[in-house]
Amino acid sequence: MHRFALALLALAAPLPALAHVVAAPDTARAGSYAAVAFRVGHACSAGDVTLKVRIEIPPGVVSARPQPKPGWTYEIEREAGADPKAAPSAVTFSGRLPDEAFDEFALLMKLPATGDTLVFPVIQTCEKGESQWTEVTSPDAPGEKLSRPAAILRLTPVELQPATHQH
Ligand SMILES: [Cu+2]
Repeated sequence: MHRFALALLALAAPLPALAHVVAAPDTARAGSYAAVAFRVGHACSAGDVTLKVRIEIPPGVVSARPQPKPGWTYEIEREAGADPKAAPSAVTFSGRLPDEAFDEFALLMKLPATGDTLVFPVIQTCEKGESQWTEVTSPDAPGEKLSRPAAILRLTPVELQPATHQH
């Protein structure tokens, strides 16, 4: 019942484009090095302040380097005992972002050569609460409106790329 009510609410009042945490761009070439920003459109609740943005790196991404941001620190997590050159399992940015503003937190990633979609769960920690952007649509309900969707990056197959822009 609760989920159904949320779905109806989402249909009745679509959220603005900047809402949620989304990947920008939301499409990248499979197997490429891609700089992808995770855009945070609002705080955990109205008037709150975002303090941390934790981006979980899915399997198959073999490298992920955070772009430093003035006023923010970052922390890279790796599997215990992993090679320091191994891909991070998560990157957390810490700073301050008021609800009225938005910001972007970028990673340079080596993407897997195969696959359709990468899912990046994002944990947003605020002064007064937390938002877990971890929901994914189930195959049973592909059109379902989610209240806290994970950030999605769609992969473009290598063979569908134009031959230009190879530099
Ligand atoms: Cu939103």
